[in-house]
Amino acid sequence: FLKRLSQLEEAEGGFDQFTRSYKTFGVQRQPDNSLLFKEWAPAAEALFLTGDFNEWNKFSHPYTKKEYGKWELILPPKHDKSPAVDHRTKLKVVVHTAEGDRLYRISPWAKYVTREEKSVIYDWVHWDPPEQYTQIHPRPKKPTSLRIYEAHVGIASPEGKVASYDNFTTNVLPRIKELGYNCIQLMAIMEHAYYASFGYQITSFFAASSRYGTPEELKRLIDVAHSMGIMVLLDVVHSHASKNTEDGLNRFDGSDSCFFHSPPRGEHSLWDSRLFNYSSWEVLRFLLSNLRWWMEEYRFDGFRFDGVTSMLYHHHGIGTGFSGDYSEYFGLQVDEDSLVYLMLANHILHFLYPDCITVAEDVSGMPALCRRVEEGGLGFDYRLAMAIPDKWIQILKEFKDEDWDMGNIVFTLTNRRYGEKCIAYAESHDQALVGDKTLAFWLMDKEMYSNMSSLIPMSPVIDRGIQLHKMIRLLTHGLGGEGYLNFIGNEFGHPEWLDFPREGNNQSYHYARRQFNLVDMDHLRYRQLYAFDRDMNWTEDKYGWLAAPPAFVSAKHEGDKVVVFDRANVLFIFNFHPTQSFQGYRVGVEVPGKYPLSKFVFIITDTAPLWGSLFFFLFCFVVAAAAAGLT
Ligand SMILES: *[C@@H]1O[C@H](CO)[C@@H](O)[C@H](O)[C@H]1NC(C)=O
Ligand SMILES: *[C@@H]1O[C@H](CO)[C@@H](O)[C@H](O)[C@H]1NC(C)=O
Ligand SMILES: *[C@@H]1O[C@H](CO)[C@@H](O)[C@H](O)[C@H]1NC(C)=O
Ligand SMILES: *[C@@H]1O[C@H](CO)[C@@H](O)[C@H](O)[C@H]1NC(C)=O
Ligand SMILES: CC(=O)N[C@H]1CO[C@H](CO)[C@@H](O)[C@@H]1O
Repeated sequence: FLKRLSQLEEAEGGFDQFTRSYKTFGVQRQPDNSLLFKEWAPAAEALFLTGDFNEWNKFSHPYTKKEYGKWELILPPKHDKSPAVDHRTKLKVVVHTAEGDRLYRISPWAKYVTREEKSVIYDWVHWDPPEQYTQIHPRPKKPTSLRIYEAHVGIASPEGKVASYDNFTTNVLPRIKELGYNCIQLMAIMEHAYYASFGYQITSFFAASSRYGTPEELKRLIDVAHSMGIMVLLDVVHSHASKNTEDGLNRFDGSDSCFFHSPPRGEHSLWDSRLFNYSSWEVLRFLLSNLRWWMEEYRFDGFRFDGVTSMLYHHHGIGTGFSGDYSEYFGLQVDEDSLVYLMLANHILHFLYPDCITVAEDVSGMPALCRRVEEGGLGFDYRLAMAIPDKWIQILKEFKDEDWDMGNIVFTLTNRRYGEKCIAYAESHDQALVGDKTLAFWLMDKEMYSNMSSLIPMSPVIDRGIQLHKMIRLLTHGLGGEGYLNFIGNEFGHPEWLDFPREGNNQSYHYARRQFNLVDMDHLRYRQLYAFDRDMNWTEDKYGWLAAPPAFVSAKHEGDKVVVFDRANVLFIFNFHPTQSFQGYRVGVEVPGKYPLSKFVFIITDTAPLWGSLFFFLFCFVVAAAAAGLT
């Protein structure tokens, strides 16, 4: 790491310049309106620029070969002094290979790509708008308690269509604010030609997806979020890249390496995608500049790094279990190139942007992943606690209510590396995808279409489902980590699953949407699940348990199905018993004193009539003992 960092500091004007290479590569308008084109294509024999501007002439505009596989072309301005290529016109790089092939390519640095209705392939469209959106609101300060709303712009409307950045700004941001989330994690922003990849098969790394609108509209979305005090993280995919050649990075210069390792190391067998060569200088330039691009141009506040486990190990986690033994993390199976890349990325981001947040999607539990680089860590702020959602699904799938193992649940929620922060979540986008099932659906799918109305009596299934949905969220929130994450829609128990238009479903958008209309209907019980989510976050905001040291669990009673713990001077008591409630129940507290119920307790039950308890009585309450109450 130190060797790499000093190379970056010494070369090309330091890492600040190096990581701003989006200002020198691709297309750059010069002060005199001439255009400078620059690419890295080490295996190419010749490079030409073609497009609307030269009526698609394939030989009139050659690039000049420079050192280290780089190519440059300068286009002088037109007679009227305006740039030779107009805003919103199409371009292509023509690559001539040693084998005599002529390949049509999109610049890896393209800022905007679109697809015509009938076409499968994306086009590189020159983006140089006469008026740019100027963001005016400062970035929010890094919160001590991170409450993340994981969202996808395209599905963020009840209609079966691709929703826009503007739809999200107008309709969804106010909900996120009301719900008390202070951070949004935006998926599927980096352009991906295949919508059904959920944004994980990236084709253009510097282009914000044009499906949802223009770059300026995304800038506005982020600006409005900032005005509400909400941070925005980008779900960044640097772990792999789409295999597309014509509109992706694959075989850009005609060779099977360039940005990637040559096969087999450069291919991911399960994801059917390409793997970057993180030891290459130009790949470091590309990826590190990509991070800075999203920070500088769009003013994102940080990143959720996708696929970190796949990056860290040569085996990519395929067919490998992790028990926590150190031999699993230290050895020749570790890919040092990508490990050093992640250290560099985190070091540079936190050095330049002190309030920046990085989250690792890592299932392996690599030690020191979330410690500072200066301490020898990888420098992430948080990792996703990926075992927790799997545990909830397993319990709902395999166990009867009377067989829930309280000790095992508590173990899963508290089993994390000391001194490293985790984002806890009961479910994320993974559980919402077709083929899997959300908590709400595991709990209530048989009756969600008929019995969610509060105009009819609560049925036992809905009663149980609603109570458990709330309790699972609150237990995860209180015990599972130093941050909390919710996937768009799950805050109100969104029914059904997510399925993007694809061949197998007749290109249907029916399940590629979020039915916010359900929350807005007064008589449906989704509203109560939504209100609970809001109150949960607001209560956290008041007491700050996520920012406090891990909880002290004083009881996990297998017979009574009771869990009791203290965190941030808040006493949590959960009764998961399917039939029994308790009175005069003795619980331990960390701090002696009076806990005046009238003032500090709120009891969370549903508005269900109490007769529901004849079938099933579940409740949970939180006693918030403020300092005054303790003395
Ligand atoms: C959603 O966005 C589209 C295009 O930006 C717009 O025509 C439509 O009116 C918007 N709908 C809502 C409900 O905001
Ligand atoms: C990765 O890049 C390095 C440095 O440019 C190069 O030496 C190496 O051959 C590349 N590896 C593969 C497998 O392509
Ligand atoms: C719940 O829905 C089922 C049909 O799925 C119906 O038979 C039953 O009567 C409903 N229960 C209540 C309390 O409305
Ligand atoms: C798709 O549409 C075709 C023709 O309209 C129909 O035969 C087929 O059953 C549909 N398939 C699905 C999965 O809906
Ligand atoms: C009532 C209450 O505590 N509201 C808070 C909810 O959370 C937001 C931050 O996400 C605070 O700004 C509110 O004050």
